[in-house]
Amino acid sequence: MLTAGQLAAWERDGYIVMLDAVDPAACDTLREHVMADLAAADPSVDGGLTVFDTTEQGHAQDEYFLTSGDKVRWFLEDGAVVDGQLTRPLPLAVNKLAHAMHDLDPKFDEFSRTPLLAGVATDLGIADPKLLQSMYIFKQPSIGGEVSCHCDHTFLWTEPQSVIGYWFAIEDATLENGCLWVAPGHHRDPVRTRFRREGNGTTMDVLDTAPWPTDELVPIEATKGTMVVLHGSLPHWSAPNTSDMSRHAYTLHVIDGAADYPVDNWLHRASDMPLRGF
Ligand SMILES: O=C(O)CCC(=O)C(=O)O
Repeated sequence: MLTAGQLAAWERDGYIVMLDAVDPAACDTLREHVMADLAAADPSVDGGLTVFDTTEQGHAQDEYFLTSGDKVRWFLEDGAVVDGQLTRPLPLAVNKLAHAMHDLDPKFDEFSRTPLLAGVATDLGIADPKLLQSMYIFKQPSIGGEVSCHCDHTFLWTEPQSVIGYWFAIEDATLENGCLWVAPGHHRDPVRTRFRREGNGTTMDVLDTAPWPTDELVPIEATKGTMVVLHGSLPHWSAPNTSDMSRHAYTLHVIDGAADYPVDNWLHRASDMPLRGF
């Protein structure tokens, strides 16, 4: 599936950009499906007014977040709730949908389980791919929040490290609306942090005090249908969206079932919903 040049880029840079990986019509279908579901949803049920903010880990203690690994839940933009009330309609207030649409929603299942994604995982050396986490990220106009610099291994820990991220531009992602940025080559850095469960909450272990290489981040402006494959140790970031355009993206995180998945990872699955492959 991957060319020699793409495999070399993976080794050297820790990411691969694949233009036109997905039919733009499939992106439109997913977007319309998500927006229709949100338009019909009631934001006041089941903790649905929970804000997601990656610069504060305040949400992390939240039961709503910690029990979302095998559900489809929405998390709101920081600026969308004032005094416990939405300041805008739900479809324009949501930061992300997460974390198991790929197993619970047939439209996401179809988007996530394709020969292309399976082939990429195989080419990148994943012996037994398991689809662990899905997120649909909205980057809403004007209030879409920053995603702070991190690597996915921090949050989805396996021993040895095995997670890869598939990031899809569901809409054009530009400098104006908060495209993804990556730090090429820094997937080889020592692991800086690990986020894990502790008691009823979570903690962030600092394993290496080296600062995130924010000076070396480069933007990936991406047209609709572009797929970016990210090494689990690659630092990446996205800016707040201060423009008047949304920047919808879908991300899927896959681990190797041959690696150990420690029980203190934040993301847990019910025993009747085991991880599945492609
Ligand atoms: O889409 C973004 O802004 C960030 C996505 C991300 O950090 C991820 O998929 O791990």
